[in-house]
Amino acid sequence: FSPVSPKPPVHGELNYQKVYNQIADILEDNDWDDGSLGPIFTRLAWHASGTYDKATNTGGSNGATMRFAPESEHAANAGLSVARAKLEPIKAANPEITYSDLWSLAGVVSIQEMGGPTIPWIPGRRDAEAIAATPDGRLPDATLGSKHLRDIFYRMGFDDREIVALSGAHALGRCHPKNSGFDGPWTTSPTLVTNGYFKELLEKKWVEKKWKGPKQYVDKETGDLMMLPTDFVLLQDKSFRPWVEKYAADEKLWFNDFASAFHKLQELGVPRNGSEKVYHFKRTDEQQ
Ligand code: CCH
Repeated sequence: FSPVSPKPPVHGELNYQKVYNQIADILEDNDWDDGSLGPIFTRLAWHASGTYDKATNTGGSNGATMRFAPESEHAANAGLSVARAKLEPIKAANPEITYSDLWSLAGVVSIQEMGGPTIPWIPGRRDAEAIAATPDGRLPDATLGSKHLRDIFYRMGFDDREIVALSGAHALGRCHPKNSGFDGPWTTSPTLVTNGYFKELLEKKWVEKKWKGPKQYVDKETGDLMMLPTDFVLLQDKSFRPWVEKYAADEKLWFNDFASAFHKLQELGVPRNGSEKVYHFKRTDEQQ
């Protein structure tokens, strides 16, 4: 018995640049947070893939099992139902695309449209049934330290440099007390992909927030920006910190490393034979 649905998707026939453009069209949303769904789509693509375990080849972006409880109710996934619901009209307009490809593509669209690097993308993910869902606890816990980060990311097959590169996605979006208990954005431009996360981490003075909520840091000067305990350890760990410094000084280097690491993240758990077409999508502002 295979938990993956037997019917192969009809990829290859879909015009993925067209789907890219349709997703790009719905990103701006003035009723949402900082005006863009890009950050939450990026988080959806990451949480759908970040369940991967290379030892057992389970989890990963193939499957889109977050459609089902209990995975949809895992604490780490709190709030992501909004992202899934906002993508339903795109699925309805393109019934041939699998949810797993759609969520992954939405992450790529968001990063590119918010000014980030081009992320090479390959379709062909297949949706699975609820039985293929991974147990709770595969995604990182923001209250813990570097050992935990390594346990989680080494399990997926990432190294220290890639852990730091991926963490730079926290230039985007914010924490919501009703989702995670934490509060606030990491940078002053939460809808732009920049190396601002690394710059803020290095340049600001971070102090523990005085509140009843979970332990987090705020910048001493304004109190407007935040860091999670797992963000803060990137400064303290002697193998992580040099990458924080390099990425803060060189946005191009970070863009390159982030593009590779995010592509790798999106490929976790997806069977490939090496002959697949790799897409490099044009940003909507390059198409005019
Ligand atoms: Fe993250 N992230 N993330 N994160 N994350 C949160 C929000 C975003 C951790 C914890 C949290 C990555 C790595 C980690 C995004 C992308 C990535 C939140 C707040 C927590 C908590 C959720 C809320 O309250 O809504 C931890 C721990 C790690 C450990 O490494 C990686 C990797 C990525 C992508 C590559 C994005 C984007 C957000 C903002 C979402 C939004 O709604 O604004």
